[in-house]
Amino acid sequence: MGPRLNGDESSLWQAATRVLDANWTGIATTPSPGLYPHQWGWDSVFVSLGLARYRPERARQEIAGLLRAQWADGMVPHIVFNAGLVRQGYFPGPELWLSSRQPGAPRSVETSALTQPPLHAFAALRLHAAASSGGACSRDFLRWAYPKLAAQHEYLADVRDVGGEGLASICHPWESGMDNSPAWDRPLAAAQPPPTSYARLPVPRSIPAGVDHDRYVWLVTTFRDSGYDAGYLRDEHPFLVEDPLFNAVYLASTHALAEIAEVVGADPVPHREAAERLHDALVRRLWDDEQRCFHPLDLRTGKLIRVATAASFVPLLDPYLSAPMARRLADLMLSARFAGAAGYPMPTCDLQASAFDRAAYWRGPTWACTNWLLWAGALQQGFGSIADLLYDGTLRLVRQSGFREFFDPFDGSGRGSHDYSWTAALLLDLLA
Ligand code: 2M8
Repeated sequence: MGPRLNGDESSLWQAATRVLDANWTGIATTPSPGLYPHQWGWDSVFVSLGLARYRPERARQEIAGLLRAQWADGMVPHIVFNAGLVRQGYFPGPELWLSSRQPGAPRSVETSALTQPPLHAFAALRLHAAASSGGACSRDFLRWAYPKLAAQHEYLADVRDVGGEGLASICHPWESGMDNSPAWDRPLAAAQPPPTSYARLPVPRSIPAGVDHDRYVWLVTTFRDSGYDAGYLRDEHPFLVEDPLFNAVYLASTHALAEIAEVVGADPVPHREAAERLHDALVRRLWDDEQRCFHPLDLRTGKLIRVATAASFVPLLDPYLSAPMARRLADLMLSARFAGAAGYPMPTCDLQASAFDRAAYWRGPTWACTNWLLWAGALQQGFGSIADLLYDGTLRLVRQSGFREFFDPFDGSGRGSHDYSWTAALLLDLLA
């Protein structure tokens, strides 16, 4: 099974399926062999998009694994631990989160207590669309998943709308997916942990270590010590940000939820109304007219964080984004600040920002997942040539350097882990 491809594309396709099959544990697909031995939230969602193209049943299993780990309040966790692999040494493991002591956490698996960009409903709908003639299995899956996805969205609307204006806030850089994005430097620096109170384990070379990692861990322990309490989050937690990537993905998934509701015979109207509110809030709160792009809003200072990153453009996914705003985003994407000297789209940080670093994880390198989101956003806005740039650039990166975790935006060399699942999966989705 698979699309009609030329010789070169067909070998890429085969290689990508080998990566995904090798990273399948029997329960879920891990982000990469060795480095990340468990199931991760938005990784699995991206993986499901690739699996949908050749193993639709496993694509559904991938999303089902995340939804089975959902907490009673609707939160879908960003890590689902594989009990057989907890000794492989990924830090922080279940011992940091202590989910098994939380009354609202699932009993069957241990999980983290944070979430990640909620692309789940968007992906579930895409799996259904990719299924041959909308197959019965796929409709049954949507019937099973719909209440869980709706509960996930209710959680975001209730517990995470701390600003009270309709957007969901993230309470940790890990929730953004772009862990060490320069956008988090200021809010993270303002969060002052006590001296290190846990035994530091060696963290893999490519991820932020030292003081930033201490702050990441401290933000978790302080949230955990409150019993992961919504009131604590609202009133005391030091890191609380409304992020354009997270909210644009939430918006795209809300539209998808309305369509899923129609497929399963539920009422789509509340989801359509929620999408309208989200669109209004996104534009009202995160659009920066002076800088002509979206920026995160720090709820603890009440100020926009004015560092343009790949996240600034993800609202292109919004089907109701006004044409002038979409055009401004496109102009910035094509300007010297993002296209400039970079040979490959799309650096994760403004090339002219002082924080830009071509080698440093989410502070500059290009990633298949952000490229894919921007590709989907460009298609949504009818920006065919930008979509082609992202499509061709991503294929070129993989041809040149393989299924790496991320890539140097100037010369396309591969960085981080090898055989990365989302790079393989999204390549399959692009080729299909
Ligand atoms: C990275 O995040 C984890 C924490 O969740 C880490 O740094 O250990 C990020 O790239 C994140 O976006 C991704 O989901 C995860 C697994 O690929 O790794």
